[in-house]
Amino acid sequence: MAKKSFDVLFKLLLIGDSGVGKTCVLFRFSDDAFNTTFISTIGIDFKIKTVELQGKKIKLQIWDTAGQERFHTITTSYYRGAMGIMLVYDITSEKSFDNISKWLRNIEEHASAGVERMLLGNKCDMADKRKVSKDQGERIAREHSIPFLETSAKNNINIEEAFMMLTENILKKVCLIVMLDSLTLKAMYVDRLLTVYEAVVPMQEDFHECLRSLVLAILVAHYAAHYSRNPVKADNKPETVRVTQRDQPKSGGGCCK
Ligand SMILES: Nc1nc2c(ncn2[C@@H]2O[C@H](COP(=O)(O)OP(=O)(O)OP(=O)(O)O)[C@@H](O)[C@H]2O)c(=O)[nH]1
Ligand SMILES: [Mg+2]
Repeated sequence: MAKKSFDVLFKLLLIGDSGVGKTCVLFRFSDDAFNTTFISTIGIDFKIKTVELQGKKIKLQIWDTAGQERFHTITTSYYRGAMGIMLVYDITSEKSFDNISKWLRNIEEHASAGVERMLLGNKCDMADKRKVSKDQGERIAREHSIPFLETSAKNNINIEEAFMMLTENILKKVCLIVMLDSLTLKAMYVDRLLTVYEAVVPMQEDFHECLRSLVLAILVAHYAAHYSRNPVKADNKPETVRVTQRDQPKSGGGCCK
């Protein structure tokens, strides 16, 4: 059987007003290219890129939505499957920035609970046409506890950083969930073993509770040690990130399942 070329698959989604540069941001990340012609996205499109992070090969399936209102129904149907959502506004358009609160409400309404979010102020190369200050972007990001970066798809500023930051935050969450799941499972085994042991060797209830707490404490300590030996970096700097493989770009519809 052919060897799987990745360890995990993360589904990401790009949303924001029409014309803010979502397709260009994705195109810069996937193909390291930029197009000045505005070809508005029809419905939805996607690209695939595999990156390496914390020794894991992560296949990113990135869905690029149309910002136009008329595609709202089709685009919101893709929110549910997304593990990370990139909200994009254009620093030269106040309206696109004001609409971020509308896009945030869309996420609350249609996305899965616990989805990772990231805010991008795109077109930061157009300093002379700037309408939204970096401060304004940082403020709204802080209010909603979302990581924030100003980007330029044109000049390739912070594009890879943004995708890697979002990927890293999803990875942190996934690692934590896996660790807690495994800990819960082991705790259940310990509990069962102790129940059997207690049936065979009768002991004081207090002693039983004490023994159970001790074993659980050892388990927690073991996991804490394991977690600190294999940290998922706490800061958001992607300097250890290495992009190793670029799958050939594909496009087309389909379902984000
Ligand atoms: N100067 C500059 N122009 C950009 C940048 N990113 C995108 N653009 C331009 O902005 C226009 C719109 O870009 P798109 O990526 O197609 O916008 P979109 O958000 O995908 O729009 P919809 O598909 O309609 O939702 C194009 O003419 C791009 O060339 C950028 O970083 N800097
Ligand atoms: Mg587009």
